[in-house]
Amino acid sequence: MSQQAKSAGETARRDLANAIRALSMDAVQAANSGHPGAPMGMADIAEVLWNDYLRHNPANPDWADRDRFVLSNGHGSMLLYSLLHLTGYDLSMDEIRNFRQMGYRTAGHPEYEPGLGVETTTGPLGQGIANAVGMALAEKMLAGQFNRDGFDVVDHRTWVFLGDGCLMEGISHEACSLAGTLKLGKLIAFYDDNNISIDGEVDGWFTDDTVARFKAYGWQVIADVDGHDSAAIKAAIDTAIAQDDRPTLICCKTVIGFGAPNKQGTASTHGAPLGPEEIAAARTELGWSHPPFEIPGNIAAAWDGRERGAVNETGWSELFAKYAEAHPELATEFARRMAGQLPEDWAEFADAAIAAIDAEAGQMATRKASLVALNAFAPKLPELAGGSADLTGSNLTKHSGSEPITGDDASGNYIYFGVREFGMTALCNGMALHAIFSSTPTIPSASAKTVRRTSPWSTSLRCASCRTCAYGGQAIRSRRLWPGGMRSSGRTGRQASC
Ligand SMILES: Cc1ncc(C[n+]2csc(CCOP(=O)(O)OP(=O)(O)O)c2C)c(N)n1
Ligand SMILES: [Mg+2]
Repeated sequence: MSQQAKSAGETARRDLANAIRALSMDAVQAANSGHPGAPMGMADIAEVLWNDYLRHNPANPDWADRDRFVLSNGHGSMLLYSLLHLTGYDLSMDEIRNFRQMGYRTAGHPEYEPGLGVETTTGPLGQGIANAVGMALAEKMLAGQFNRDGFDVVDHRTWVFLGDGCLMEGISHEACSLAGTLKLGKLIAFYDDNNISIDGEVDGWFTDDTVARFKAYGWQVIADVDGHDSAAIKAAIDTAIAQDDRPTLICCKTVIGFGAPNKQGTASTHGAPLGPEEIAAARTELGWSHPPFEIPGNIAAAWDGRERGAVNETGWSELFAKYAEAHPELATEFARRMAGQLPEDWAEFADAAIAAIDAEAGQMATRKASLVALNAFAPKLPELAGGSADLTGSNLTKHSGSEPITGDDASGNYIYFGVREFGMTALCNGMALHAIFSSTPTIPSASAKTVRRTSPWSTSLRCASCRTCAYGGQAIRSRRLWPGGMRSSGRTGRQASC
């Protein structure tokens, strides 16, 4: 049976989705490396989400109130690169043509790219959904802190694509379980339920009842959605966004490699080029007659999201201007945090705090020293958020200004993560990436190290200035807290610049 859509309206939508399919199979073929299956399988879902729902502005990927989109099944990176290119981000066709080549930003397994629309690194399966839970939590906390009657200046969603692999990885349990408890209603995930992973059909190694699993976490679950039916996808998203106090999982039945007539539905499309013959057959099957890397004008125009993006951001800016009139102090504070700037008198404050601590210095456990530091700095840094994985009293993470958050009131700054160290670390990375939050996970565990190695912050875990100093543990947020490099009281014996 042909994979062409039946109705005229759907044919138009299908043509838009086919642009993703064509770019993905051609780019992977040109690189002789990559993953065409997931982009081709999720193209219809992506088309509906990005064209009808995603609130973003391609001209300003750093707009604070943009929706976040996280491709947790990051091997399908050509899906994201296609979307960024088609909707008008600063990602040229040359970048697509040179997928996975040195010197290009289309590296594969998306790397964290601020200013491009790549929100987090998602090569490691499960990290994306866990980071996304952190982003949704950051949104909820910021909304609790900054929104006032009539002024929802923080009001965006976090959308996630994930696959079987993300759901098999244990971290998805930790993160999604907490997302339910914290009632992250603006988190919406699409499960690419294609029954395939690298080794073949998953029935031999993945038989969970995913619907029941997520319902048990307290999520809204929309089951059995045809991931190739735009109307069904739209209906599911409408149901998802009507829900305020539960995250939603939309389970989409899809065909991996959709449109490749001889290979679709099989693991052979997961992570290898389709080959010239199958690509030619897919072009026929999909009714896509255009040469590689050419998008017809009408399809390019329909995808172009720049005008809508400008309207989105302008609307928000107008709201924010009125907010600034009604709540000037909040607006100033919000703007500071959006810009990632320290409080104006931070340097003097920090020097005085360090001098006072040094003057008192005695012998104490490092966890006590950590609490002393938190108590000294936290009053000046409302963006400091953190918590503990059920060891609050042991590792002394709760400073005197800590206000616990709950599912019903997220305006505080302290998170009881429960016994979920791995998830906690990935959540905190998501919160830090979300911006306007500096998170302080305190996790001396092997799992935490794994997340740090795979996190987008892994290259900045050491002091940006000397790369060796003992401030490395704090450098996870050094760019934001110490934009000019880390400071020292001079008594610590570190290099002057550190
Ligand atoms: C933590 C982690 N383990 C293993 C891999 C290697 N890997 C990449 S994709 C994949 C299979 C994923 O299956 P699924 O999510 O169902 O993707 P699909 O084949 O449906 O595109 C594996 C094992 C990885 N990227 N990350
Ligand atoms: Mg799969």
